[in-house]
Amino acid sequence: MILSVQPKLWLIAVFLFFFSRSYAKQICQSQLLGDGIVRFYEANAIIKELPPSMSLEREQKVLGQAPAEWTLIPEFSVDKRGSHSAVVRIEPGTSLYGTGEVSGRLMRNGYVIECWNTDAYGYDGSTKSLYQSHPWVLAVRKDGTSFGVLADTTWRCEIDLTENIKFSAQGPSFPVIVIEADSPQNVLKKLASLIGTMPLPPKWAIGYHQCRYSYYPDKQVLKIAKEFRDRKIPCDVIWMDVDYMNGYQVFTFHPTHFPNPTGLNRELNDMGFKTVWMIDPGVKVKKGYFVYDQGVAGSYFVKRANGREYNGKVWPGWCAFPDFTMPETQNWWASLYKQFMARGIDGVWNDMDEPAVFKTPTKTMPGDNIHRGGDGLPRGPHAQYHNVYGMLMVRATRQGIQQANPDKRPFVLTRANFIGGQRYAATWTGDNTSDCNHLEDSVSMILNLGLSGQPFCGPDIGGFRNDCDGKLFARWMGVGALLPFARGHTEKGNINKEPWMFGDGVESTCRMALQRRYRLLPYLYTLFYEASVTGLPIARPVFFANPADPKLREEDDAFLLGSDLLVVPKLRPDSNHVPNLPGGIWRSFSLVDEDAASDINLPDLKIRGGAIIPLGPVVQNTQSSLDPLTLLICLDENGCAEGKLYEDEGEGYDYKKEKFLLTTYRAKTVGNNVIVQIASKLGNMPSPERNIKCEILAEKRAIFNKEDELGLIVENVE
Ligand code: MIG
Repeated sequence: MILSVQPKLWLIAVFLFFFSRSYAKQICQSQLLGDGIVRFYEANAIIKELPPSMSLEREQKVLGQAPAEWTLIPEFSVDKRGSHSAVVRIEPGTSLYGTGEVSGRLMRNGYVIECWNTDAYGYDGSTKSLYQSHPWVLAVRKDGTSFGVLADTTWRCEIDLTENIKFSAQGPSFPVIVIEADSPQNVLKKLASLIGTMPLPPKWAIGYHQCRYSYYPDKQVLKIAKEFRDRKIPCDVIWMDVDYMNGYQVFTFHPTHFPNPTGLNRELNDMGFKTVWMIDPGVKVKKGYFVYDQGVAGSYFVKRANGREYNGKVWPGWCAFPDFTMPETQNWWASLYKQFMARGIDGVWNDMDEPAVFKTPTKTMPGDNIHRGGDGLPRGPHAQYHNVYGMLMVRATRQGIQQANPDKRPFVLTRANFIGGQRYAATWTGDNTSDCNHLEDSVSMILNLGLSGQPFCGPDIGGFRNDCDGKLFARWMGVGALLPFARGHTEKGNINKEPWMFGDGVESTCRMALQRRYRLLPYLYTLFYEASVTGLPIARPVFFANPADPKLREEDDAFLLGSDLLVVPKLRPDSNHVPNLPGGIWRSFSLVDEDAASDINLPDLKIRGGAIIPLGPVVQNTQSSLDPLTLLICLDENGCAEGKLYEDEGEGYDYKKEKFLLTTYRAKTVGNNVIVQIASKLGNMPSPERNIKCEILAEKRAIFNKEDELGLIVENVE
């Protein structure tokens, strides 16, 4: 009996095995795009007829089919309404991340979100669609190995993570790209090989930015700038929100509030500030207004289904909207920046580019509006191009700024974007609310954006909607000053939220928070450089320290900057949740003075054993020189440490011609001495003359030049 059953079971198993494999192969087509990267299509998809990818930086070479041992195969299906779906099954113990700009927790298991760029004023943890779309999920298996899934569609797309990874999208059948690697870090690097990386920003853009809706008139702007300098609170950039315009007409200036923008920019530059000015997509419908006239003459605006110019209401009243799918419109829009930037403007803020439209239930233009495309992009309805409207806008903006100032690195901030859009613009998390939940979400939102290809992001520090008290503001500045994009902002009608508006105590916390950021600039700038090369995020979840440690998977009350600095913010000082932190040596240190270490509103900082972090002096803006350079050295269990410093001119493109320095410092313990040396040096920018200080964190703390049991020998460190 037993003998006769066993072989049969065996046969069934073999049959099922082969059946499932051939079945899986049958239901889709596959293309190998790189090592561990496969693109899948529905079995009957006519690949040539599908729209081109908007997420990939360039069309990929197909190297063959999925390798025979490939296991992650999407299951495609079409429902009765013609909606296409793809499911990738996950094993128990798999943690899910990414999905772009989403509020709520870091770990995305159980969430359903919808990629549909939305002006999400008043959003909270249950809002399904925010301003950007990243149809992308990063999965980390129990053992720490990882994979990622990208639904390469611009159409409205639901991401359902309640059981598996399921994408359901309107529009035609869409390809699904699956990436496999031994770690989440390596999945992200492979993602970057497809969607590109953030270009290195000008150094000033990683300083602190001060904004509000809106500073006016020009005298008020100067007053704010002067306060920063008088109070010795570091700051690099002042922002001009929509009220600088004349009647909200883009590319114009208010005649009495901003009569001389060139003069204002010059005065601010003289005080060591850069400026960023807003441009929205809506162009006021008004004969005689040069932007509208040019747009009509060139036929650059989006059309309604009946072929007539589409108009929707935004700030200036009735507006027309550039059709950024058209190459002619791209060039025209870019050309508008020439005169604009000539007024000494340093950066551009593109807002409302979902595009947001007032007084309509959908908050945007009709889905059957017509985009005419060109240059490889097919003509298509707004429903197809909605999610990339903002990305196409910032592409044109970036091109315009680059052409206006060919020797400078552009800085663009956008509210709407799409996966891959980090190639054109940095981003912020839109209209958050000044409360504890949004303070907490500041961290998880930035982490998931970073896990979706966008490293350059931050929240409105202090919260956009509503007022807040000094305690919340201080905590927000404490953590916000350590996120990649650091900008204070608030809504019209709110109390003032500059760092000095909440009294001396909060002012002093904010000063220390920003002094910390500025001391960390050499480290931060090095991380920005690395992100521009590898695509790895700057702010990283703590599980990056050990992807196989299950305790770290859900932790979003702490985060890493790079791999060497651990930030434990005071998000809810009243709660007794103690964050799960990575194992190994992590030593606390203080960057400013002992006050910062004891300030209950400032995050705790810890450096990894084995790391060297380059630090600068406290400065008031990023234009100051790095002197002295401090090497903060945290020895590992073997008494060794290593770290990198990237330097260049902070502006322009000479770094692409070798005018940079990438120095690797190494420390090792020999007897009672710690020897610090340069392990390698790349680039040929002349070494700056400066003082170097070494600070050692070990069982015993030693500071160079002070008498101590631990000797320090610094050899050829320049
Ligand atoms: O309808 O320009 O998210 O940061 O201050 C509001 C005014 C338009 C929305 C942005 C916000 C900005 C505001 N804008």
